[in-house]
Amino acid sequence: MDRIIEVLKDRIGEERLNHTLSVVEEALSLAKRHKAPEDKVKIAALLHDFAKNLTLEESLRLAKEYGLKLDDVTITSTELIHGPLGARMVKEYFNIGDQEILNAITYHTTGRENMTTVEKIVFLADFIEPGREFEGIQIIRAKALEDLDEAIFMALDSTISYLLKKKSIIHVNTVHARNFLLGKRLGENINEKA
Ligand code: DGI
Ligand code: FE
Ligand code: FE
Repeated sequence: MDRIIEVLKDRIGEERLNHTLSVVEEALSLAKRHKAPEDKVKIAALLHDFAKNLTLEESLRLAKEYGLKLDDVTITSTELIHGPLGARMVKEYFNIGDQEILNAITYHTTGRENMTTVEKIVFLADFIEPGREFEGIQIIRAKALEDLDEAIFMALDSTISYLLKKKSIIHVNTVHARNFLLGKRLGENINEKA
């Protein structure tokens, strides 16, 4: 743990390390609350932004070096690359073989369909850690205590609205993650009526 923090400090700098440690704390609290494996959640949260402070050029060069296959949308921004690239890098740096940890890092920015509880918790902890400030965050924080899916749905809506306002490209995983949760919710309602 101490070794990881030392490496992290060098790689991502003090400010992002502070964000990272807040994500770890938030993620552990959610893991306790929702009975998720705390060891996995902790490692994934600690390493989720490992590739965040790289330039786009540097990110693309590293991705090529690792032979990482990235889609056409992902390669347009560091915001989208740093998840998949970070997962690939920490696999190498810290010899992490656990696919669920690597997936939680890969998909922490966009989410995806059918996430595991570990993936959901890392996604949400990143979104609601105490340092984050934006409209509607209090409602998402409260929701995260009782219903991970519903909180993620709200977070995705907030991100999609933000991206629309900025005229940014929306990754399909962001849309798939939202539609999947909507389908799950509708499915449950249909079952209740039956
Ligand atoms: O790395 P962090 O800043 O801690 O947080 P993050 O990995 O969730 O990244 C957040 C940024 O990623 C935020 O500016 C919105 C952006 N983002 C999330 N989903 C998408 C996206 N950007 C694009 N272009 N498309 C997406 O689908
Ligand atoms: Fe991130
Ligand atoms: Fe983050």
